[in-house]
Amino acid sequence: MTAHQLNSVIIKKIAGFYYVQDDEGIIYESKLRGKLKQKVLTGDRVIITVLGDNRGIIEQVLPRDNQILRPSIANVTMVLIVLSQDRPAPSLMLLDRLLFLGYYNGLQPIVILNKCDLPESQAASLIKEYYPAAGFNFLLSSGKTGCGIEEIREAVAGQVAVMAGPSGSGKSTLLNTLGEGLELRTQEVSSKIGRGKHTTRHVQLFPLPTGGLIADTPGFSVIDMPKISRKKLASYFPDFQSYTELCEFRDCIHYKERLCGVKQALEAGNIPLSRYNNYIAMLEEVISLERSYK
Ligand SMILES: Nc1nc2c(ncn2[C@@H]2O[C@H](COP(=O)(O)OP(=O)(O)OP(=O)(O)O)[C@@H](O)[C@H]2O)c(=O)[nH]1
Ligand SMILES: [Mg+2]
Ligand SMILES: [Zn+2]
Repeated sequence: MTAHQLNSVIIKKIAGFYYVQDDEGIIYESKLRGKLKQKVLTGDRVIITVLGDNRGIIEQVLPRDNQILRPSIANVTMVLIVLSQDRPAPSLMLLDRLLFLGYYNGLQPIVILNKCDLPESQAASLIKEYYPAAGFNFLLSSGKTGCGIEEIREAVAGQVAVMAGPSGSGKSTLLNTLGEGLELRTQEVSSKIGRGKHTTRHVQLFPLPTGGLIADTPGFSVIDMPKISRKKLASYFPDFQSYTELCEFRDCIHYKERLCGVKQALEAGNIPLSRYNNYIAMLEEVISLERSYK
């Protein structure tokens, strides 16, 4: 067989091996060409020489668009914020922080209210009522009943997505359901890379039947704020933007100012109290961080 080269994406690294997937969904177990010294991440686009037998050699790493940490993945375009209707009831604080982080990192966020087979908690009702109407991408789903699965597959087609959300919200279950139908096509290789026996430990991108790659992440509930200016924070709250015209000052941070369109929207009930309070909690952290590195 003559060697040929192709473009592919690293979907998993383990013990010196890189598993790279081409456009057709074929996975090659690859090694780095010895002269390549740079650190290669899951999500990196690479050019490999195909050796046959589903093996390859990585010749070149293509320029990265971005890189996120925790999990460490390159070229991420989307974040799926997975919360459950109940068990556990969603934390609005975590939702607002994850939304901020998504926008801050230039990722497209999708709010996914999972376990839609369960009766909704109070916090879940608020999410349903406010976030879709305020312009956020929003989907209801269940990894158990299959509701919303096609919509998520469509949203993720052509994207590199990470899942984020609290422990127990059903991320791994959802991912398993999303990946169904793919086993047949990649059975041989997938048993090799341990698909199905996934434990949220390795950084791994899972291919979906509609194209698109998703990484599972372990659940988390605390997120540190990055070092940003207090004046920048509100720009990552897109729902506040339609009210800022009524702010007295152009650089209003919607905090202690007297004449503020965002605070007026809060009083009129157009922005939920939780959303505003979560903004203020983040703002206060950003302000105290500013002080700590002055
Ligand atoms: N009722 C209901 N339960 C679900 C659903 N999806 C998952 N579960 C249950 O919720 C629990 C947690 O599911 P996981 O998929 O492990 O949650 P996770 O978000 O991956 O949790 P971490 O890996 O700890 O972050 C399990 O007991 C699942 O059986 C669902 O759609 N409906
Ligand atoms: Mg999990
Ligand atoms: Zn304001």
